[in-house]
Amino acid sequence: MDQADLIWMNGEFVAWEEAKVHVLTHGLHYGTGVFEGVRCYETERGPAIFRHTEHLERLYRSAQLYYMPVPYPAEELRAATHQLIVRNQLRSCYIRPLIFRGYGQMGLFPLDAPVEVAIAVWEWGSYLGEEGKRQGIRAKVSSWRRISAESLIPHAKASGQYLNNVLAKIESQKAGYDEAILLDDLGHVCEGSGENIFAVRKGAIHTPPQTAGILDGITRDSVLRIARDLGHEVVEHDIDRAELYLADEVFMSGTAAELVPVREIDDHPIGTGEPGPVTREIQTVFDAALHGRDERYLEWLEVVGPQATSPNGSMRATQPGQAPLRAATQ
Ligand code: PPE
Repeated sequence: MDQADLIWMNGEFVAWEEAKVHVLTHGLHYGTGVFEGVRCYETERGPAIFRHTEHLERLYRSAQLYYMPVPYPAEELRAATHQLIVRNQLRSCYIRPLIFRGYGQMGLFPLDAPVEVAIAVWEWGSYLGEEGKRQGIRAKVSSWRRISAESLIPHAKASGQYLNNVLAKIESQKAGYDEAILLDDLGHVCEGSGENIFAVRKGAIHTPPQTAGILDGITRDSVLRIARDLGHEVVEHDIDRAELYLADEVFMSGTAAELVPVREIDDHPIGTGEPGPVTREIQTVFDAALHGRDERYLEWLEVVGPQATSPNGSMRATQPGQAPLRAATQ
């Protein structure tokens, strides 16, 4: 991976190599952590973070769902992120905040283990490759089902939950595909290993609803807004596996992956076997939104700058009117 110089860890900026934990860290053993994936893009007004507030809100919600009180207010994490991008001299980057149960207590009862927080930033190209974004990827429906809402919390972005996605990803790669598509308990289409999924059929855009156990993707939300603004009909409903094969177009969305056409599923070409016009249209507008080239979506961008930070690391809101996010309580 591309290293940066500094990582923010528990209130301090430390050298990349020094951002370490003890081997008996609770989260390492039991997966007791929650995280986010956020991106910062180069825009005319400087580097800007895409939908930072929504990502921070989901991060604190995930923490709360796993009974983790976050020892820093969200505004402090926001400021630290801005400072981190500036101090690492990055124009665009991936941002990975992580909140986890640290060292001090073993055993499944985690509430006596300290809660630690780290934020790393680094340059990370498109997750499924530039070629994938242009030409489309080949996906395989996984033999693994997406975690059930009866056993875990699909709405939370929690570290341990990702073992499910790791298994699906390994399976798809070993079978020679670019990505996995997971079904839910009932056999309905859920999502990719790290992306939400959309199918275009007869002009309408279909995507699985919250009840299918998806992660409530922030890119998904952006895609839905853009699609509606472009005048497309958008329907959130259960999708069967074969409906994907029969779709005119399929695409996936996620922070790391951005917007990626799917050209083949289980060796069935989708539509013409090439990225379709609706996918291309949304991809183009989404790309403009990410880089601040579309007036309609400027509100999604938070320009990185020293105004967000003060020298002692304490915080002010970056934009007027932003509601302060509360730290989760037990
Ligand atoms: N589903 C899953 C399971 C998921 O991990 C992600 C993001 C999404 C949907 C899309 O959510 P959003 O980014 O808010 O649009 N996956 C993150 C982690 C990927 C990774 O491999 O690590 C990401 O894209 O940053």
